[in-house]
Amino acid sequence: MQQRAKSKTPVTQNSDKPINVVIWGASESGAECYKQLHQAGINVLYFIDRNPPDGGSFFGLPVYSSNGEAQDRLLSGEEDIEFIVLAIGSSAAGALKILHDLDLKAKIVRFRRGGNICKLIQGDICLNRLVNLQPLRDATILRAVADLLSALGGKTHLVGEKKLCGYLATNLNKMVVGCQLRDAAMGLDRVQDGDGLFVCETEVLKIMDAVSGLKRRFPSSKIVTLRDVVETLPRAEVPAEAVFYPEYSIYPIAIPEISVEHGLDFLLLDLPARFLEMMPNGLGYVHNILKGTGVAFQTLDLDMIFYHRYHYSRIYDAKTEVVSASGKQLPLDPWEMDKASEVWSNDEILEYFQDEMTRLVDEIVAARPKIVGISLHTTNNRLAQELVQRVRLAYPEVVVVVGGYDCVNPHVGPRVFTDYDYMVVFEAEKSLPLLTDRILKGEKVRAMPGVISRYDLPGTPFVPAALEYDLQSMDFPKYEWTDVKNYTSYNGVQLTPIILSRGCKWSRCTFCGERFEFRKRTAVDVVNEIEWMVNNGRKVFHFNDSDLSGDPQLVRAVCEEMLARGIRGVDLQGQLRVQKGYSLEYFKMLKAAGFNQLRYGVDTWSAHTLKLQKKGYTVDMIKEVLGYTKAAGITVYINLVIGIPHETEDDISEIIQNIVDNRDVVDRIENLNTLMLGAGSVYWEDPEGQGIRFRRPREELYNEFPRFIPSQYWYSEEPYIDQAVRVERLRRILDSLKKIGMPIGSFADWRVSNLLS
Ligand code: B12
Ligand code: SF4
Repeated sequence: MQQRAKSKTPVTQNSDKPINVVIWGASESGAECYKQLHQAGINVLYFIDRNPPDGGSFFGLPVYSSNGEAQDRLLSGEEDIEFIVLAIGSSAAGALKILHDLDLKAKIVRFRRGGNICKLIQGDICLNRLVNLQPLRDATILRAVADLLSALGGKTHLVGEKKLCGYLATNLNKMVVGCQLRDAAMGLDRVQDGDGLFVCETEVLKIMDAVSGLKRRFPSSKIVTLRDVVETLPRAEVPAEAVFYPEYSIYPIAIPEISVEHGLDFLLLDLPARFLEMMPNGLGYVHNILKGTGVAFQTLDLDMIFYHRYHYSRIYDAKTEVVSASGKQLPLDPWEMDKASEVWSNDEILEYFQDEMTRLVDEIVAARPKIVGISLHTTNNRLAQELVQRVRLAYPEVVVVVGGYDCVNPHVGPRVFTDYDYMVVFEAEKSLPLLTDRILKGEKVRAMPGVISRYDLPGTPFVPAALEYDLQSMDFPKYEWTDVKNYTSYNGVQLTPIILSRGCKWSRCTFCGERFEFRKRTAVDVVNEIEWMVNNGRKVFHFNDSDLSGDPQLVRAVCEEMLARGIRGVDLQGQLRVQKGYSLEYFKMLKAAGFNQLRYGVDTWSAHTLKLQKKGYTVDMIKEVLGYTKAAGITVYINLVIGIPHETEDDISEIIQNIVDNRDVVDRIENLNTLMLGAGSVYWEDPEGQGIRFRRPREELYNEFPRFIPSQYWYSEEPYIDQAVRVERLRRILDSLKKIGMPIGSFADWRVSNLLS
């Protein structure tokens, strides 16, 4: 058998033009990358780094600072740069954002230590394009397939796409030596464990699924794919049209399979779409609750699996656009928060994920877990409905338990999702263990605190479950169902959720739906979690607390504990309330531990509206607390809510004046919105008492719109404020922000442009 030698990396692409490369990172990875390029005779022009070394050069080449200098150089167009290599050990998100904004012609590739930069700049081969090109039929490629198959020996079955299997079977028969070739495209019945298997698929997901399915079924078989063949081809023999430069991404990674274990008591699921780079913290706690019960359970996060399958295929099948079967074009990232609710309720878009959904339904039906639990969070409502419907059709005995954000409020949950057997309302710690136990004993559970049951008799009042107060005895989530690295966006962004406390100590702001009872963890427990995460590669943390200032001394204790343990180089973020007792020294401590950015729910900034919103602080306190924060070197973001009942035009003038006067202590308006009449707020609970009037009967509106009442159906009196007035006030504020060059956050920007249009 003649095994083809692996190709030697060419130093130029298909022409004699030298390749010009810029390396971002004058550090250890930058040095390794430089040495490889230098050895291959590739031209490195200069380095870019956040902190250029003293003397401004690295390996005798200039290092430009990424704070402006490098941008000017890149934009000057002086050199014909073909590649910018990101050789940065940590997250490349900041560099990518800068490069993306510059909109350069150069291709961006990511180098990791131990990698082969020459291979990266050769580009990748798109199998789809390759098989659609005439040259596949050339003897070279057929010969390469034949060589690989001959190496397998014995019997080798071609498995996969029918046409390709047939074509290869016909053309390869005489070339393959030492093995019997079988076209098994029609089925796997004739395959025996140990036979060779050749996967004739060209799309990345099909290859990945075929290999994992075959491995499971034929564990002793040697499996090769068309991708393995391509790896053996000398680059000069690959047609240029099949070469592409994938955008920078974390792929390939081991994407978990859509696979359900048999013999389960409880299958816990999440479905798209969540904010992927942040782990599903609540799901992590429910996983721990189930662990504590001792039942046989599996947690399967389909949100994460669908996400990586989508982006892996988008990038590595070299798709210029992703289109569903009915021709609907999907956004580049359907998970983006500002699009998610629209995207994930659009049937034409959901059609694109039908293969995944069918696999999931088939797996559940075959495995027959006694209980299927789903975490509901608005954007997955439509897929959850579809899943339950399809599973029930084939497996009617299934018991469906739901919980999560949509079920936080007993009036909202049953109205937004109806196809459940049991709905766990609010936190699950105290109710889920008992509920699971009773279901598994075969009971039809009724009138249980914390649970709404389809067996409840009409008129049964909802009684909340007892709250969990002992938060420190609860294990923190380790997301054991997967590698935590999988909670990284396709382009490498990570954000780790931590909860220091549940509920809000203040719990009085009139517009707020998060007024839950305050409970807290211990500093040691929280830092154990942060430390565990840091040891698992996570660096950026977001405190998901409704209000991180419920116990300021606890936050300080967390910072002290982090510093005492030597946890450095992390980035901490969170949202605080303005209150008494803060000092410059307090914020210096927060800064030292890693708080580089804090968001304040300032929400309004006039004496009158602060009272109306029951914020509990004064105009001057805002100035003082934001001033301390800023002076400690922390970036300050604030939120604003416009158009609350009884707000006046004078209030808006005062809010504007206060923002202008305090421009130096505010870096960005992070959230900016007109008042939304949402479930759980004082305005929702006592609308008439707050001066709110409805344009249709209140009960009818509350039934039809359980989460938020659309703005056209309500207004407030004294003075008259409807949505047109709110938007006009928003416009006034925006004009003033523009004049003083105050930026607004991207989510706020999206909300505002929707409101203005
Ligand atoms: C942090 C947070 C976020 C983060 C989520 C980060 C993350 N990956 O976890 C971000 C900013 C992304 C977010 C987004 C949204 N959020 Co939010 N969020 C919160 C907040 C402040 C804390 C949530 C939290 O972490 N709680 C602690 C954990 C442990 O609890 P949990 O996740 O709820 O999980 C518990 C239970 O829900 C239950 N549970 C969860 N899953 C399951 C599954 C089963 C089977 C069972 C039985 C039980 C169960 O058990 C868990 C443990 O007790 C809450 C307010 C609050 N204080 O609760 C609002 C809140 C939950 N969010 C809310 C909303 C509306 C949203 C959005 C829909 C907003 C929007 N329009 O875009 C999106 C939804 C996006 C999505 N699809 O995920 C509302 C829900 C209101 C409602 N429906 O009645 C809340 C209550 C705030 C509010 N009043 O406005 N949110
Ligand atoms: S707005 Fe913040 S401080 Fe006010 S009640 Fe809600 S969570 Fe608490």
